[in-house]
Amino acid sequence: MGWFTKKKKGETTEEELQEVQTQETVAEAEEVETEKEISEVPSETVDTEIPAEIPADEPGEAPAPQKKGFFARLKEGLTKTRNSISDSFNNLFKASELDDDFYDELEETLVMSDMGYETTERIVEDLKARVKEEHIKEAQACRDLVINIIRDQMQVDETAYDFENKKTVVLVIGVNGVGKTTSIGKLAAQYKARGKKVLMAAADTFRAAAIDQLKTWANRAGVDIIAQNEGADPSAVVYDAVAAAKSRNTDILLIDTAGRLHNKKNLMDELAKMRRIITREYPEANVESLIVLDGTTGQNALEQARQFSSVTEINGIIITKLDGTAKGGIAIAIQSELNVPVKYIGIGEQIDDLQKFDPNSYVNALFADFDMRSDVEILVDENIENIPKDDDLFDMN
Ligand SMILES: Nc1nc2c(ncn2[C@@H]2O[C@H](COP(=O)(O)OP(=O)(O)O)[C@@H](O)[C@H]2O)c(=O)[nH]1
Ligand SMILES: [Mg+2]
Repeated sequence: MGWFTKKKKGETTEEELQEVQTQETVAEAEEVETEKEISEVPSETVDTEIPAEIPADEPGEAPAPQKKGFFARLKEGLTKTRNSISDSFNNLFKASELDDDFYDELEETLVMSDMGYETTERIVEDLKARVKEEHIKEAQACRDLVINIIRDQMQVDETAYDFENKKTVVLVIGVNGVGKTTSIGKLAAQYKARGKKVLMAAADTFRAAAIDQLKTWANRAGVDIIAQNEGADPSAVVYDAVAAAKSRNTDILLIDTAGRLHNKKNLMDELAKMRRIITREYPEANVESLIVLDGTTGQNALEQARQFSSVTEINGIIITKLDGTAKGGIAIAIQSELNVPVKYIGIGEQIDDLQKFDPNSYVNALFADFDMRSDVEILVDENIENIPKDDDLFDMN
């Protein structure tokens, strides 16, 4: 029995859960106000037209002309993941026989990149079936098959981004520190560059710093923000933001929320309440609920997504910090194990370090260096069509 088969699914879950819990530092808010009170609280609209106070070297300045394209940066970001699996991945296909050892080692390699047990099993089962079907005898012939099978695990439904072209309220949720506020800033800049009318709402009201952080991002992106003071009721902020979005004919309202855990009842109730207010006050708008996950936390991120989706509706996932992780396989695990699409990935702290998740680019970035042969489908250069370029980021469509 191999390394992989000895380790049973679910064994790590409790540990992982505890890890999830320790990420929670936010105090629970008391739900006090009535709906009448909500409408009476005046929100401040911050004028963000002139981002003059941002120093030139802050993230968010216009990308330098020589800045690499997104694919190059994605590849660079995934270097740690590639390095962590490249030796075993390369050696694997030098095996003389396609025996149990070969499959065990393949499993181990995939699990090492945090592709997860379920996904790994699925990939290996798929491979075994294809080997049998196509009478493959050599390990070397399996390499491209494996890469293509992995890619097949990640296809995103074409309708995943329809919300971008509707009147939409995007509710951004997740635990503390995963990158919610940062991702909202990046998204706002992209939507705005595409000609959308964008508004932000600072519904993380626990700390003044959280509100200020979002204001800074609103400045960078050049969009307006609805905010109240620290300690204000998040639902009141949402109420005002929705009213503003309606009267200003906003295309996309991005709502930043406080870090919360699925099992903290008050916080989940508060989220439900925000949703209720949106659907009641703005029934014509589409509500898109995006969960942000920190890619460096690997399987823990998968677990968070699972738990959140069991208690609230989630329409999509943003995986951040893929630039600093050896666990890049997590994006594949999340995509293949949950019935929720990964919609965006973050690969840095700059304003343009966020992109739509493209399975082809992702797999290419993960495996491109492994194969030096020019005739392999997976080896692409940056001129290939499906690789997003920086220009596409700010493309009007
Ligand atoms: N390297 C890297 N850092 C990120 C990324 N996204 C966010 N961060 C950083 O993660 C930290 C927490 O982000 P923040 O947006 O405040 O998280 P929040 O608590 O979920 O709102 C900040 O220092 C961000 O700059 C990313 O894609 N890559
Ligand atoms: Mg935040």
